[in-house]
Amino acid sequence: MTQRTLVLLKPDTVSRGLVGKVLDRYEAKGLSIVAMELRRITAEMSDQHYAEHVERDFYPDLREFVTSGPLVAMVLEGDDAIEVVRGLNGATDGRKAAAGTIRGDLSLSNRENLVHGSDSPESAAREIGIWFPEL
Ligand code: IDP
Ligand code: MG
Repeated sequence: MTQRTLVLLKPDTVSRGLVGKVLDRYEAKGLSIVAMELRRITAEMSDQHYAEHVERDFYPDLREFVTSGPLVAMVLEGDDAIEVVRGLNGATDGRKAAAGTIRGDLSLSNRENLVHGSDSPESAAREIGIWFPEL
């Protein structure tokens, strides 16, 4: 089933100069770019995006990180795009993520793990509405 998913190349991807390399993983897989924008976000935007995590102990540091510099937000489309992107991204903790995944190959951190991908159709619809309300 064709799906859309919200993907973020977090500030570590941009500051480490890995935007091209990470984007290539998604494009090589066959996903299409529906929308893409470099932007800086406010703390309020972070709170909205990570609504399910705002009470977690790790959230203040996560918010500090995602608002620390520009990130690339995009909507990707393709067959089963939500699960496919999560598979390409790998496990949350870059130290534990499998080799061959974006996080497994390029991240050594539980927080600075390069990418975000929506985790369900409901999350994708909610997140696309936040980031790209015109879609
Ligand atoms: P996900 O990005 O793989 O869906 P979530 O559990 O939804 O992972 O967490 C959102 C983000 O919060 C992670 O991508 C990571 O940047 C950060 N994070 C999650 N758990 C921890 C933690 O235990 N310590 C520090 N940061 C964390
Ligand atoms: Mg998540």
